[in-house]
Amino acid sequence: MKRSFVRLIPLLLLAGITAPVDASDTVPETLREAFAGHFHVGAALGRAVIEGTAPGVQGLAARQFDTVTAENDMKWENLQPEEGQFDFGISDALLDFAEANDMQVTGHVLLWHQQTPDWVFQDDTGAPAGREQLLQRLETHIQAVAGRYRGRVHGWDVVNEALNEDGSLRASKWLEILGPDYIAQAFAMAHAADPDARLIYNDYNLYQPAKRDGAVRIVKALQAKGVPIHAVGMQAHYGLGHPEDLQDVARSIQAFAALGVDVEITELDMAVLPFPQGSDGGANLDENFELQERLDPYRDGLPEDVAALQAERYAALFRIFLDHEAVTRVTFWGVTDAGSWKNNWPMVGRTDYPLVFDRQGKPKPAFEAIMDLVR
Ligand code: 9MR
Repeated sequence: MKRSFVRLIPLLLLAGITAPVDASDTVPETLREAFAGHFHVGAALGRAVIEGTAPGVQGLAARQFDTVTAENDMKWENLQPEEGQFDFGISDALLDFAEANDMQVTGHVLLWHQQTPDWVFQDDTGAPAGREQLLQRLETHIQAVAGRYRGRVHGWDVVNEALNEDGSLRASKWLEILGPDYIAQAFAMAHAADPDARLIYNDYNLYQPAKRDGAVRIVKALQAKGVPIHAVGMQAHYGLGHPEDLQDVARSIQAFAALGVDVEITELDMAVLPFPQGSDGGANLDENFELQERLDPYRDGLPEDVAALQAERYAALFRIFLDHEAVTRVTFWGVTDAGSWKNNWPMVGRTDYPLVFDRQGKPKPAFEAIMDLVR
């Protein structure tokens, strides 16, 4: 309604009819308004943003986004660092912030091979935990966390990054102790803890055909068992050179949509810095390269031509998202370039520019380019 009125304004002006209000006030200038009716637009919030200690960033997030994810504070090691000792302080604060600003919350994450304390996988003697003990701990954790936020968290990343690049299941403690069925177990437990929550399988590099096929197999296996899964989360940690062919992103969206599940773009960013040789470019946290100045070329600012290239690629990606009804959410992995994890991965201490708001929180050419698609 609002948007069609906005489109009418230039016509009214041309016709010599004075618009009732200043047009500049009604043109949607926030992502959440501009993309309403297409998909939700969100951001991951780091602890400084949740606690309001990053000046201005909380306000910027509240204006621009209608869905948020905790970048770290709902991971197992933060919520249950010791067995039976839960700490919900920061995640409660995130929920309060989201509700005060009419935003949805995606819970990240119930089961992952990273950021999970060692005790989870050990028995009292320090030997590997048995299957029953681990299943019990998983259930306790999911009940406590998804149960606490029942009706408040819109959807959960139930299982994160279970796949290798070739589409096979990653060798993790979960797989080792529980076997491949751990994925279905986790989804069933999440569904029991919050029957109305949307349940997501989340991973990076899902545009790559082999990994896409692996995710398709996961979805089909859950569906065959009658275990609910509502969406595949494509993390989308991209760069200027990858995906080489953005149509691979479209092909993955179509492959997942064909299974009857939605696609949520869960962790979008676009690094402008070169990736070191040997990096898979995705989000493998085991990668940690020595800082090389040669690979940190924009310490003094982002050159205009690079910002323009990034804007073009962001626009091409958003065009793909807009073209696919299955895409219900697009979440950036951070709010401003200053707070992005990309400044410290796969090399600590670089200056990257992967998001659409710059270090001062000002919109970059990439912001303008994606807004132009819906203006
Ligand atoms: O951005 C997150 C960074 O601050 C953390 O140090 C790291 C380890 O917990 O996790 C990062 O977020 C990851 C997300 O949880 C899962 N997909 C890949 C993200 C980037 O590494």
